[in-house]
Amino acid sequence: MTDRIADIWGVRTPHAPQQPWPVRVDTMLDAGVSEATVSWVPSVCVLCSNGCGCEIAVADGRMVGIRGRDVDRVNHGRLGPKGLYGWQAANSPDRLTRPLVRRDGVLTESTWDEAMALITDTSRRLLAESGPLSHGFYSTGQMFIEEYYTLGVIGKAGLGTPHMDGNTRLCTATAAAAFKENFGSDGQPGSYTDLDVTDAIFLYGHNMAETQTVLWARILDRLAAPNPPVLVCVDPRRSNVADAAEVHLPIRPGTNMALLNGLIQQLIELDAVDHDWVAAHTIGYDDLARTVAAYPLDKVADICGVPAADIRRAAEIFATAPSVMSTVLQGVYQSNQATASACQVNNLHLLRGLIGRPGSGLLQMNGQPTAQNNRETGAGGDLPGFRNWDNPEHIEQLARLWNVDPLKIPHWAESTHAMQIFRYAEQGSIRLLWIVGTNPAVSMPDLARIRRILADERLFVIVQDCFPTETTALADVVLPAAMWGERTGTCTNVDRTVHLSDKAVDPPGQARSDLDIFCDYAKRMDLRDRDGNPLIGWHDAEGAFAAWRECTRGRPCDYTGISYEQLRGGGVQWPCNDAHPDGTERLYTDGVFPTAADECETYGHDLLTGAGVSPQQYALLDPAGRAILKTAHYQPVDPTSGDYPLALTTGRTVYHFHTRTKTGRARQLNDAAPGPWIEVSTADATQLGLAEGDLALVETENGAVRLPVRVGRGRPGTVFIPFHYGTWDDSDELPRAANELTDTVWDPVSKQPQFKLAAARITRLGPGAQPTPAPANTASAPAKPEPSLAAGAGGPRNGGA
Ligand SMILES: Nc1nc2c(c(=O)[nH]1)N[C@H]1C(S)=C(S)[C@@H](COP(=O)(O)OP(=O)(O)OC[C@H]3O[C@@H](n4cnc5c(=O)[nH]c(N)nc54)[C@H](O)[C@@H]3O)O[C@H]1N2
Ligand SMILES: Nc1nc2c(c(=O)[nH]1)N[C@H]1C(S)=C(S)[C@@H](COP(=O)(O)OP(=O)(O)OC[C@H]3O[C@@H](n4cnc5c(=O)[nH]c(N)nc54)[C@H](O)[C@@H]3O)O[C@H]1N2
Ligand code: SF4
Ligand SMILES: [Mo]
Repeated sequence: MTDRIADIWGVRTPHAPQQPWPVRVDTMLDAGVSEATVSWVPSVCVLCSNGCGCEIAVADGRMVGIRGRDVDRVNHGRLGPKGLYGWQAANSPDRLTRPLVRRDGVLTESTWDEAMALITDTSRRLLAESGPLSHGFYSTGQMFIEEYYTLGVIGKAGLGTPHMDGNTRLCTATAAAAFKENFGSDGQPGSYTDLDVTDAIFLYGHNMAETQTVLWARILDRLAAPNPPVLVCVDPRRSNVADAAEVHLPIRPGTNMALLNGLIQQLIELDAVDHDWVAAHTIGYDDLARTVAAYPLDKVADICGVPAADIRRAAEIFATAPSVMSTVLQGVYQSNQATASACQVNNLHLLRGLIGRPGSGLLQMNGQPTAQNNRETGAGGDLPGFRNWDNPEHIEQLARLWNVDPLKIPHWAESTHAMQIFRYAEQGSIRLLWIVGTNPAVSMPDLARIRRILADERLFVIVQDCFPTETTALADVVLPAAMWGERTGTCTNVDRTVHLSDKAVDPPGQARSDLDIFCDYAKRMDLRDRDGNPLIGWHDAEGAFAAWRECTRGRPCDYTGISYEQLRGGGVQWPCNDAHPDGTERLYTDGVFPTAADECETYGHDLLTGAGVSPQQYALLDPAGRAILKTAHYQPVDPTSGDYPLALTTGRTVYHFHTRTKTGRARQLNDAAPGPWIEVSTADATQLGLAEGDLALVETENGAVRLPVRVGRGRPGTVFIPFHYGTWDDSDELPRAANELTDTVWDPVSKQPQFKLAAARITRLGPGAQPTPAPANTASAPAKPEPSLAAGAGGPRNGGA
C-alpha cells in the first residue's frame, strides 16, 4: 500500500461520464499479517457519512485490518485515511471494559448489576417524584438503526419524555429541516451516481476533500478524464476543493443567505427559470422572486466581500449547465441563517427543475455515519418514519404499532432540542441525563458552561462510551460500550444506501452493545405495553430491525423490502419495498413531493423567526405534492465586535474524526495532526506581528486558548481552529479546545448551534518551541511553503503502514 497519509485520495482512476467508476480496492493490514490467513467480515466504515462498504480482517478473534468492498455502490473498493487507519482504536489498551460508578467523588470499577441497579433506582425515584420530564437523553449520530429505534421506543412510548435529542442537532439538523421546509419530508433526493455524469458541482461550505475523501476521489477521477464537471466552491478557506474549483467564492462568514438570494436573483435575470416545471411542481414562486429582487449583484458582492464578476460567473454556470449537483454542509448548517440558506440551495434546483434526474440533485450532506438514522428512527427530535408531531393520525399509527395509549407519546409540542436539554439540566428540571455516543465536554459550544452543567451535583449523569473521555470524567455512571465491529447493526449513508455491519469480534472485557444496554434498561424498568406485554419485544439486532421495518411501512423511508441477507451482498438504497425490491436510486423523479397535508413531516416554519405554520394555515396553502419555494431576507450578523476584530470559524482536518477518541488512538492519523493550531491569513499575520510557529493567545467573550500559529491561505479577517482537540491525552492541559471560545447561539428553525461564527482577538505570546502541527497538504497548508514544514502530513515521521 502507498502512504495514504501523504496520498490522501489514492491513485487516480479517471472515468468519463456514462462510464462506471472503476474499482480500486484499498487494503490496510497490521504488520506481519497476510491477506491469505485472515477471514473477512462485511461491514461499513463509520468515520463519516459517506458510508464506504468495507470488510474487516479478523485473525485469532482480533481485528487486524480492513479493505474496501469492491462490489459496494458507494466506494467501489476505496477507503480514505480515516477508514484505513481508524479501526485500530478498537484494539487500544485503554478501552472501557467495566462499568464505573462514582463513589465518594471518584469513578470506581463496578459490576453491570450494580451500575444498572443504580440507574434504574434513580430513574424510578425521579419518575415518581417529578415524572418523565426529569429524564433527558442525548445520543449520537454513530449508533445503528436497531439501537436508535429501541432507544426511541423506550423514550417515547416507555417513559414518555420529550427530552430526547442527538448530537445530530449539532451536525445535520439543518439538512433535515431544509428538506422538510421545501419538500415536506426529510430524505436525500440524489444519488452518488449523479456525480458520475453531472456537468457542474456546487459545494457550499463543504470541504469534501477532507471530510468525505472517497467521494472527493470520485470527483477527482472525473476531473482527470474527458468532459469533467465544472466546480464552484463557496468557502472562506482556501481548501483543496477551492483549489480544484473554476470559481471560488471565499465569502465573509455568515453571508451565505445574501449570496444565495443573489444567485437566485441572477438566475431569474438570466431567464434560466423553467417556468413550466415551476408552475406544475412548486408553489411560492412570486414571493420568492419579489424577495430576491432586493439582492442585485453589486449589493451582494459588497455584503459577501467577493468580486461581483465571480458571483456572476457562478450564476451563469448554474443557469446554463445541463445538469447540476449541489452539496451543502457545515459552512451553511453551522453559520448564520442555516435553514434559510440551505433552503435556497433547494430552491435553486427547483427553479430549473434540476431534481430527480440523472446528474441533477442535491446532497444536503450528513456528517456522521448514521446521523440519517437518528432522524429516521426517532431517537432524537423527530418521530420515527418521518412522521409529523402535529398530525394526530401519525401519532395514532405509532400508538397502534407500539400498543400504547397515544397520550403516552409526548406530542403536545415538538421534542426538546439538544441545547434546550442542557438548559433544562442547568436549571434543574432535568435531573437524569443519559449521554450515549457523544462527547459534549469537547463538542458543544461554550465548554466552561457545559462542564459546569455536567458537574452539578443535582444532575445524575450516565455516559455510555467505548473510551474514557472528557465527558466520562464528569459522569456518575460510565457504561462500557461495544464498538463498531463488535456488534451487528445497520445504518444509512447520505445517499440513502443502507449497509449491514456484521459483528466481527467480541467486545473487550465486559463491554456490551448499546442495544443490549437499552434492552436491559427496558427490562429492569419493566416497561410494558397496553396489554401488559414487554414494550421492547426483541432481544437482538435482527429482531430490532424487523420491528423497525414495520414502523416504516408506507412511509417515505420504507425499509420493508430490506433483509440482512440482502445487505450481506452490498448496500441498498431506500425506499425498498414490494414495488421497489432492489431499492430506489433517486427520489422525486416524477416531480411529486411528500407535501400533502396527511403525508408531510412538518407544516413548516417561518425561516426568519422559526415560528411554526399551523395545520389550518397549511391547509390553506395546500401544496398537495408540490414543493414549496420559500425564502427570507438576509439578516446581517457582524461576526466581529470592537474588542474582538476577527471572525473565528472552526471545523475539521482530514486526519481526525471529531474529538479524536478513535483517530487519536491510531498512530498514523495522530502523527499526521498531533495537536491543534490557529490559521491566520497572511494579511492578518503581518498586522498582528505573527509568524508561522509563534504561540498565540486567542480570546472570545467565552474563554481563551493558547495555540501555535499557521500563517495560511484563508480570507483576511477570518481565522480558523480545528475543533478536534480536547484534553484527554494532553499532559499539561493547556486550554486548547475550540469550543472554549464558541457561543451558545442556534438557528431559529433547525436549532443547530452556530459553531462557525464567533468574534475573536489574537495576541502574540512569543515564538513556539516546535513547528505548528497543522497538515501542510490540505486547507491548512501554509501560505508560504517552507522546507521545515515538510514534516507535516506525509513527512518522515508519518510513514504509511
Ligand atoms: N476528516 C473528517 N471528516 C469528517 C468529520 C471529521 O471530524 N473529520 N466529521 C464528519 C461530520 S460529523 C461532519 S458534520 C462533516 C463536516 O464536514 P464539513 O462541513 O466539510 O467540515 P467543516 O470543516 O466543519 O466545515 C466546512 C467549511 O465551512 C467553512 N465555513 C465556515 N463559515 C462559513 C460560512 O459562513 N459560509 C460558508 N459557505 N462556509 C463557511 C469553513 O471554512 C470550512 O472549510 O464531516 C464529516 N467528515
Ligand atoms: N466548534 C465546533 N464544534 C463542533 C463542530 C464544529 O464544526 N465546530 N461540529 C459539530 C458536529 S457536526 C458534530 S457531528 C459533533 C461531534 O461531536 P461528538 O459527538 O462529541 O464527537 P465524537 O468524538 O464523535 O464523539 C462520539 C463519542 O461516542 C463514542 N462512540 C463511538 N462509537 C460508539 C458506539 O458505537 N457506542 C457508544 N456508546 N459510543 C460510541 C466515541 O468514543 C466518542 O466519545 O461536534 C460538533 N461540534
Ligand atoms: S470517506 Fe468516510 S466512510 Fe469512506 S473511508 Fe473515509 S471516513 Fe470512512
Ligand atoms: Mo457532524
